[in-house]
Amino acid sequence: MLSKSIEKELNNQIKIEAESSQIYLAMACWAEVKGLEGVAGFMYSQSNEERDHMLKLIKYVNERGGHAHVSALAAPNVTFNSFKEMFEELYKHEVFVSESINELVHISLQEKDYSTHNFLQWYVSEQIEEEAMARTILDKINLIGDDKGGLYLFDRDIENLTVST
Ligand code: OFO
Repeated sequence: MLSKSIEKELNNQIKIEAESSQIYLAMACWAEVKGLEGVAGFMYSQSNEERDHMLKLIKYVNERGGHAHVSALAAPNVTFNSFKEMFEELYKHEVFVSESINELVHISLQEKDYSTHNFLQWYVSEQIEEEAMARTILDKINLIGDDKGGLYLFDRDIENLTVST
């Protein structure tokens, strides 16, 4: 059985994952209207992944005797000055998510809730991968700079970047 405070914290994480999904969906739309099909496809799949992260938390909360809450979400940014700026935002957001997961891990230990602590390890590994992936993408973007041909190849290749689920 989840304690009330852990339930509240997990519900907060549910909201963060749902907002992540919306943020990446908005990025997918921006990339799509800019003609960056590869980047759009990548962002659509990131958005789906974040929804899966949310659902995993929802199931856990409900299975452990809590009540997962589906709440109103903050509106995401829908336009960007450049695709580099968009990926910088993605990276910053993933760092924020990692901090939130780390805080949750800390609270679960404080409360001696070892099931939740164990459950959260999946998210800890996921965040390591997502941050690394975002950094790799940013490195590539910095290499491309303003080169249009480079952007074309980047857009073509980004979908091949393997992303864990
Ligand atoms: Fe990429 O954030 Fe979910 O966990």
